[in-house]
Amino acid sequence: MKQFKTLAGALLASVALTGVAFAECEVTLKSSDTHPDGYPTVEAVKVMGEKLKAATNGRICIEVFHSAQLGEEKDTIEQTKFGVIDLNRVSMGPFNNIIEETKVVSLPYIFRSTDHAHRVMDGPVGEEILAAFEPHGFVGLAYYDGGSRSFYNSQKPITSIDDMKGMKVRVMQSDVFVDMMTALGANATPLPYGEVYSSIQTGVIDGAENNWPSFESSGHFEVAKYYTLDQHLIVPEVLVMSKASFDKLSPEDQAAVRQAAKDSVAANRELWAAREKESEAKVRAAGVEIIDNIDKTPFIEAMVPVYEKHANTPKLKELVERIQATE
Ligand code: GTR
Repeated sequence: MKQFKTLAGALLASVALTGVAFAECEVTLKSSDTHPDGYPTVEAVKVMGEKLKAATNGRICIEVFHSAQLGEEKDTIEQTKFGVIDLNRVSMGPFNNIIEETKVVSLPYIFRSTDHAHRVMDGPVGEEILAAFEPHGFVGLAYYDGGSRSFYNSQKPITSIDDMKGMKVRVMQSDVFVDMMTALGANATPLPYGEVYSSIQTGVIDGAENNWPSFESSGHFEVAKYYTLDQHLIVPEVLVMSKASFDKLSPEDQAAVRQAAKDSVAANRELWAAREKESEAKVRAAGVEIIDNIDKTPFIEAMVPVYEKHANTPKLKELVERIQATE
């Protein structure tokens, strides 16, 4: 790697390189992701970019800004709405307070397994939820894998629901997750992802919850040595486009964008499955205590008020029933 005398030198060089890479593109769509380079979601959007470029004879390209370079998810969602950011790969969680349909797939234990989640999200329910983004200024393009999320903390092994009592646990910025923690007897602390590491380190919070790849890539496993596989959430990741940016494209190019996004899903799933294993191995090798024999029944039973509060309209109730009825 070339050494630069100053940060400014390095930055100028990277701007120049970026300029060369995207010079031939008529349109370069800016895409945001909170995760680092190499993470399955980041790589999947790059795959989408290659497919889109090929489909448009090199006219439309995608530049992925990983590692939260464009900001934390809640802020980037705002910027996407206004067309400052064109594409955004985020969790459904931060959309919960904006688009009520996204709450349904963010309910704890709504999915029985990743396969169940795939069958639902690949089917009519998934399509309906994608369509629900449009009136809010976003075009829902595709779902990616987000694994299952479990609790980790720096204090003690959580071996039963009673151990959750009084724990200060970070959640994504969504009322569904705040109420989920309350129902478990814990104190929810909604925080941006980028603040979790230092908040655990300084004791502002006791822990958080996430899947294996996020727990590993964020380094949270270095400061939270207990990971309990209660798997309370399977929240799909979503790739959205700013409606403002989408509307600037011709119908043919809009169709190419939609198709390229759908065609990147298989790559994401493959990369995800591999990364889950790698991350788990890394976390185990680092000496994190894994509690994998927890009785999930009390956790599931505690979620009744969360469903009552958040699946609170006929439309949302119906979506919940259709998900539960999906084989
Ligand atoms: C990750 C997810 C991110 C972000 C993060 C979080 O699993 O991929 O989009 O939502 O969790 O907890 O904020």
